[in-house]
Amino acid sequence: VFETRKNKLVRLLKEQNLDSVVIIPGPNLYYFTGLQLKQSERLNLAILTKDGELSFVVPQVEVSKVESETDGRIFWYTDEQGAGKALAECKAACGPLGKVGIEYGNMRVMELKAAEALEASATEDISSLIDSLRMYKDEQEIENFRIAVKIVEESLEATLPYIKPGANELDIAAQLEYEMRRRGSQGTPFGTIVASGYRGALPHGRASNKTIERGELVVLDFGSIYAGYVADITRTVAVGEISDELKEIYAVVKEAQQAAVDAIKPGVTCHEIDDTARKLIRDKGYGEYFTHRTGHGIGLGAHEAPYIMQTNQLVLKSGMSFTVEPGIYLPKKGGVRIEDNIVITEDGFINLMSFTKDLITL
Ligand SMILES: [Mn+2]
Repeated sequence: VFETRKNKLVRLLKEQNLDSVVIIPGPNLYYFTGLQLKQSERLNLAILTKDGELSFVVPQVEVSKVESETDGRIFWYTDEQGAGKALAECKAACGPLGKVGIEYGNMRVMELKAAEALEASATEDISSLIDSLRMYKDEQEIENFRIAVKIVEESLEATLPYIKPGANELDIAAQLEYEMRRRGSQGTPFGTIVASGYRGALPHGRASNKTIERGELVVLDFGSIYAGYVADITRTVAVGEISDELKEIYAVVKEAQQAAVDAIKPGVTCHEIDDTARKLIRDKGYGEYFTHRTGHGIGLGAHEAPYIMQTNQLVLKSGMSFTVEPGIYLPKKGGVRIEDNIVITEDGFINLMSFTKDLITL
């Protein structure tokens, strides 16, 4: 599978008149090589030329990993030597990189300088080119999603009994993460959000040491990673009896989320899905409190194409996977968000999530 993906990238390089591509550690490197490296203070680069030749510049500590996962050429350096030696050897063996594709959104200055040292004559952003490949998931990728989703759903179920007056948000986050780990999650793709009461009005309210109180809504937004693939769930629960206003926004978000899900099918644009949720929330008078896009693609990254938002005219096609997660955030009072994970099929879609969207009162 990595060989096929690599060949597709080489074909795209040629179409774009690029001589090579430099990939840094992260989801793209994993996607094309199966190699999981971390972007760190040590330089790690993969170089793929239009001839299909794959080379790596890595620190000595990573050599055995690169050797076991790929058959690319390896130019390595010790901590004492620094990357200069390996870059010089790479340049001597590979020749000038020429016109090179790089990831503008992810590459750091030190990696760009390294590409320049390999005689990159010009750079071009290849992010959207790579997105166009990663956006379409195959059977194996969808199977990984299913397992990742099972992990988040079971973990949420197992954590509900801990959510009660007096519990603190960080404790709930720790419980969620513990339950996910025990079920095989490789880690968390983003900081776990547990936002209770007034903190629920912060869409990215990471768990704090705030104590959960009776009469509050609690927004739980967290993710698992299985075989590199991310599941991203949000549910909002009530602790004790909540106000009519909070009940009202819960009902509106639930209706908007369901309407957006029901609007999904191949051939519809991302804009139209966003519009369905946004219109419903606006018609109920809460338009100004829905402050983000309706969803984002998921895969090896927690946020990737396709982005489910206004003005995105991208047409949904079989294999695309993304979230649907409208929300309403009332300053000082609380927030509601409900999020499912969707995969488009030839004739419809699969909602990978089955966790109830009815209001749970604890
Ligand atoms: Mn999300």
